[in-house]
Amino acid sequence: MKENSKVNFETKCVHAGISEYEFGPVVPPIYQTSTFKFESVEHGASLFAGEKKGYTYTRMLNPTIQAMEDAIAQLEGGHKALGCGSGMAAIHTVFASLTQAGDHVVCSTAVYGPTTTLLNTIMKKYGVETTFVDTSNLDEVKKAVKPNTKVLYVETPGNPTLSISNLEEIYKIAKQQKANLVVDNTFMSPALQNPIAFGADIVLHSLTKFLNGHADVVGGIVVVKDEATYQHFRKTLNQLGGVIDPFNSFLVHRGIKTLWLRMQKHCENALVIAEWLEKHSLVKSISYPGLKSHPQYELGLKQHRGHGGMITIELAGGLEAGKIMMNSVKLFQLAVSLGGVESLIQHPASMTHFSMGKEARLAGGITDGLVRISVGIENVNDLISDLESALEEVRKVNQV
Ligand code: LCS
Repeated sequence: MKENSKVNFETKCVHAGISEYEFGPVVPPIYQTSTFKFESVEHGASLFAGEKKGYTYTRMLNPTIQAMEDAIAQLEGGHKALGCGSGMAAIHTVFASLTQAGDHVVCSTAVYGPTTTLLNTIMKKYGVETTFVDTSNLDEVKKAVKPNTKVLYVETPGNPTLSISNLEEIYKIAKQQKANLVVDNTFMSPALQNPIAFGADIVLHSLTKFLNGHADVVGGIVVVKDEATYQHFRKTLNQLGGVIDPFNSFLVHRGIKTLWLRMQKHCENALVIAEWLEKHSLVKSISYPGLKSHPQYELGLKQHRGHGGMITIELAGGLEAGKIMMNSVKLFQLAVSLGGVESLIQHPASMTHFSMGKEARLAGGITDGLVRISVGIENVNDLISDLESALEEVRKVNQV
């Protein structure tokens, strides 16, 4: 489908990135090839020089990868996108493209653990310093910015606390400093939030999550707003080498066709479950953007088109109670990752956010007792029965 901003989002999900191919297939073929034949030496040279359109080598670009990239660029309202081998490869590509030794980054404290670790180890080793702040607090963001700040990096809602940051206001702070606002939009997917509409310069996703949606691909994507940035990022990605492959791109592109449908069900189920958990006597605290008790509930209503499928809770019995719950569920699967059709449950302090270290975790509000739930698209009554039985086990052991 040619870029057509007039059609609605669910129509774009089905048609974006699909173009004409030999024999007229209605879905892009999987071009499972590492390299492409040239008609002549002159033809090959013109492709490498960028004088003619076409493909040379799959690390540089491949039609199946490009079809998926085009689809996501359209869904995010961006110019073009770059498919990466994982969400972390996407994040590395962004920092390697935008920073150099002597530069400074401001990053949310509540982000996926390895993002913090990447900034604190590899980027630090290359001379890039990071200040971590609670980006839901604009004063903290303003205070953290320095003359050499080049990137404001925001994950909203943040993993795993689900704190929400004000993108429009953070964009203003970034522009005063001529810095780039980079947003990790993994938790919302383009169906529920488009950071570019609030000014973001760069949007990235772990494709592994809602965009693919079926827990069978690891991938990442970076969406940019203009051709110069695209060319610059493409060169970085070609050098770093962290590209996605054609088959995974095909699967992601297939997943995107049902993104809108899936997100509706994730949101619907998660709200019912969050409201049920909030009333449960064993639940000490809960974070879900769709609950009025969420500290940034109103902001969420402005920024999101739905509240998402992620919930974080802490039980009255703390870590020990959480362990019993996670070991007792039967339908929810005890596994990291999120955003697939199946419901998952996990323990951030010992799993997804372990690599950050305890100090950084606590600074981000990631306490030892937190339990994170990714709500799938199953029947919500079945999911609640499973949680109810697991919480009954907690009650038996704790005799509360
Ligand atoms: N950004 C966010 C918000 C994430 O949640 C993750 C992975 C990544 C980036 C990195 O993506 P990947 O390289 O894994 O494709 N989050 C995970 C999580 O919470 N559980 O397991 C992985």
